[in-house]
Amino acid sequence: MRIKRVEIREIRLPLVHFFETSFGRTTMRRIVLVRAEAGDIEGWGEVTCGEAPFYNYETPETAWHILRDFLIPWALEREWESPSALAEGFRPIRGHNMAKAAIENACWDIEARRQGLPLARLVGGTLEEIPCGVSIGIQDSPEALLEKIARETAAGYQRIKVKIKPGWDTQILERVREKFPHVPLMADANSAYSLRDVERLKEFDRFNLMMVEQPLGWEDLVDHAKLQRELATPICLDESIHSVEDARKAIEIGACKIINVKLGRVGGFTAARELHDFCLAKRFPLWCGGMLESGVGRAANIAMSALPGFVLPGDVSASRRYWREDIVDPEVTVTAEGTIRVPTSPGLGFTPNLGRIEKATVRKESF
Ligand code: OSB
Ligand code: MG
Repeated sequence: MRIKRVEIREIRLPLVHFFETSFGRTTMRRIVLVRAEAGDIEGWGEVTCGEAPFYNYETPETAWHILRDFLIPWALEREWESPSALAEGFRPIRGHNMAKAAIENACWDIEARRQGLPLARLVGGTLEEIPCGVSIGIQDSPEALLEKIARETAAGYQRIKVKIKPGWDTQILERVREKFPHVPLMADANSAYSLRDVERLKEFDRFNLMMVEQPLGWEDLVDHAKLQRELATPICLDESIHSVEDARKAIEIGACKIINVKLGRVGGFTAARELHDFCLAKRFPLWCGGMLESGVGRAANIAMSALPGFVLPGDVSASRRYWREDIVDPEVTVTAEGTIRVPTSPGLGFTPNLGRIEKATVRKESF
C-alpha cells in the first residue's frame, strides 16, 4: 500500500461524566485522530493517550510531534507491503506506542476496506459478539458509586471494575460487596501502591475479586511478582505491558495471571496480535482495556476483542457512557446481555461523522 496523504487533527470532546483514577480527574478529552488515504480508500486511527503524562509519558503534544516529524514522513516515503510492514518500519523509533498505533491502525482500516472485510476478520477475530464490562471511576461519595454500579449491572454489563487508591479501597470494596455480594468485580489501582502496602493489598483477598489491576509501579514487573506470591487475588497487568516481550517476562516470573491489552499501549494491531498469539498458545487470559476512546478507537477495540484469546469481559462499553454524541455512525451500543455485536461491514464498521468531527476540531494539519 502506498499512503498518499495523512491528516492529523485534535478534537475536544467533553465527557458526560468526569472520570477519576488514582492519578487524577478528566472532564474534557483531547483526542488526536489520524486519517490516512491510500488509493481512493481512507482509514482512521486514534491516539489513545491521556491529556497529561500520568498513565504513561505520552500526551497529545508528544503524539503530534512524533507523528508530524517522524511517523508520517516515514509512512509517506515508500510503498508498504502491509500494515505490519509499516509497524516494522516504525521499530527504530523508541516508545511512543500510542502515536504509532494511531497511524498503523488507520492502515489496517484501509487494508480491511480494500479487501472488503470487517477489520475484526482481517486481524483474525472469530467472535461475533464480545462480552463487555465497565470501568467506573472514583466518585464523590460511596453512594454515588453504588448507584452507578446498580445502573450498569441493570443495563446488563457482565462485570464491574472500580478504580481504587489509598483511602478509596477496602472501605469502598466493603460497601460494594455488602450491596452486590455476587457481581463479578475487580479493582484497578493505576500504580497507586508500593510493596510497603502489601498488608493493605492482602486485605483485598476477602472481597472475591476477579483480579486487581496494576497495583504497583507503571513499569514494574519484579515487585508485582513478589506481590502475586502474597496474594490469592490474581494480578492483572495494564501499564507494565508494552509488548509481547514484556508479557513473556511477566508470565515467566509470575508477575500476573491476567493481562489487559490496549492497542495504543502496545503500539497497534501488529504488536497486539503478537502478544495475543503468544498468550493464546499458553491459554493465558486476556481482555481488552479502554482509554476513554471516541468511536474511532472504540471500533478498533471491538475488532481486537473478537480475537479468540480475549476470554474475559473488556472495558469496551457503549458510546453513551462517555459522549452525548459520538463521532461515529452508528454509535456503539451494548445488548441487554452486556455484549457488543462485532460489525460485519468492511473496515472499522463504524463511519466517522465528518460534520461532527469538524465541529470538535481545534487544530488540523495535512501531509
Ligand atoms: O487503567 O484502564 C485504565 C481510563 C484512562 C486511563 C487508564 C484506564 C482507564 C480506564 C477506562 O479504566 C476504561 C474505559 O472505560 O475506556
Ligand atoms: Mg488499568
